[in-house]
Amino acid sequence: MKHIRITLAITAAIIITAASCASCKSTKKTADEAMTDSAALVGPEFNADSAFNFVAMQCSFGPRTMNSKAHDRCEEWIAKQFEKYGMKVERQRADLKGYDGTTLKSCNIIARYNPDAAKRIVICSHWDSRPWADNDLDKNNWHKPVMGANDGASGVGVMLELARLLQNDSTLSLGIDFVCFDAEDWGTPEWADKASDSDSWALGAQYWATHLPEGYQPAYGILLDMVGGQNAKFYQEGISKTYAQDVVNKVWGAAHSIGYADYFPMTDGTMVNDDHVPLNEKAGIPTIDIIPYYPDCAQSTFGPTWHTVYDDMEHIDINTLKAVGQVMVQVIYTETGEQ
Ligand code: AHN
Ligand code: ZN
Repeated sequence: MKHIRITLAITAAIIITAASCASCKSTKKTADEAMTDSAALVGPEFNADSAFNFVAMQCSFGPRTMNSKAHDRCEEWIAKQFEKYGMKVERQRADLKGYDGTTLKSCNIIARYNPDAAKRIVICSHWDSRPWADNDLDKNNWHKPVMGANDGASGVGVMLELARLLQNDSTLSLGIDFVCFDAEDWGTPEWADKASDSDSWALGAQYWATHLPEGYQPAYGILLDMVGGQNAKFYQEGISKTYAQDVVNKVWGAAHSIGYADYFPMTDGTMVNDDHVPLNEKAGIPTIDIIPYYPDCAQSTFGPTWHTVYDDMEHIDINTLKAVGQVMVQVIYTETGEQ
């Protein structure tokens, strides 16, 4: 009996070995492809677990709606985090007017990497949460706040992970300004009796774009908006193409060179009114928006959780954070400091 068992085990081992050999060919092809991808890779590995934790930390304060305690506590946390990674942090405060006349205590958080470098780029995202889940299927949720795990926290989570990776890196001569915009998501709600007003969105970015320091001229900007959703695909957004086609080519080219073509199709999306609009139109900084497009989603082309109570940690996909984060590393480490 014992002998039979041993024979069986050996036979099984042979079958498994043979089976894995039979698949050698296809495995090898995949490995070759992976080689091409990893050969193109530059810079450090983007740690998506760490980015995910940064997203979760922001959500742990609660929805970061304007004028709320959670908002103020999270502001403190984000600023401290960038400081911890050796960056000089500025908080640009302003009282801004919401569509309904509410005074919004706004704070853009600006963290500078290599502050003295001449060639600079801007990487940005909004950090506030929408106060109303006005796109929820259930109208009982329309006045409840959105957690904004994806819509807000995901972009900041990717930026914080980039900042963590860049700390102590003395090889890069490029300067990077990380800007966390406030008051993006107080735009006119669907249920308001007022007509929607495109200027009611991106209030913090509008303020930043019209209060730049003298002579400040970054080469370009990249906005990260909703970069952690499930089934996300980042089509080429229209305003980005109009103002910053070269940057679109650079970012999508980087994505394809390291194996993230599925996430970054070379296909047109729609035009989105987002934080990059004032950067392009008021500040003259060519800026793209990395934002998902869901052509087949009936509820919203921004995806099924957009401006609903389901935009929470349960609906964050770490693989999406990884794809966007590694593409950002690729772009950053492909730049030289020369103007
Ligand atoms: C509008 O819906 C007009 N713009 C979308 C910008 C946005 C809101 N991004 C995140 N939340
Ligand atoms: Zn939003």
